[in-house]
Amino acid sequence: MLKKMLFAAALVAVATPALAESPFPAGTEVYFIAPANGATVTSPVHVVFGLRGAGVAPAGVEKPKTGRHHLLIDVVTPTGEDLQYALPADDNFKHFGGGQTETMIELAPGIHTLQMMLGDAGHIPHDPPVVSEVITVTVK
Ligand SMILES: [Cu+2]
Repeated sequence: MLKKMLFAAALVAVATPALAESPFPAGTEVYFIAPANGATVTSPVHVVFGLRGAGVAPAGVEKPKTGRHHLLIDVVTPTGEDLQYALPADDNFKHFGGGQTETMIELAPGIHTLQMMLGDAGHIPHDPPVVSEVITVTVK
């Protein structure tokens, strides 16, 4: 009986929508070229995206080994089920679907966290997700 239940559970797992399969070689990573972690900055903040092991293509363009940058501002890193869906688009989730590799963002004075995450052509994180470390900046 237990065996049958486990088999059923395995079937459900297979039927669950999968994350976008990672098209990237192992070691692919995103990182901040700027600002530096712990930096004190003025708004608008110049953010430069670094990417190793993959390329950047505009949203909607299916091209092997490419992704689009997303900037996560003051949010907890999405995990688990959240990674199965397109990232939200709001003040905390900025999309760079044009294939941009840098931006200027307005941030209120105070302490903010920034994190980068790649998304596929449909804004869905890859499996495993390609995320940068979370950095902290202080806006004067
Ligand atoms: Cu996006």
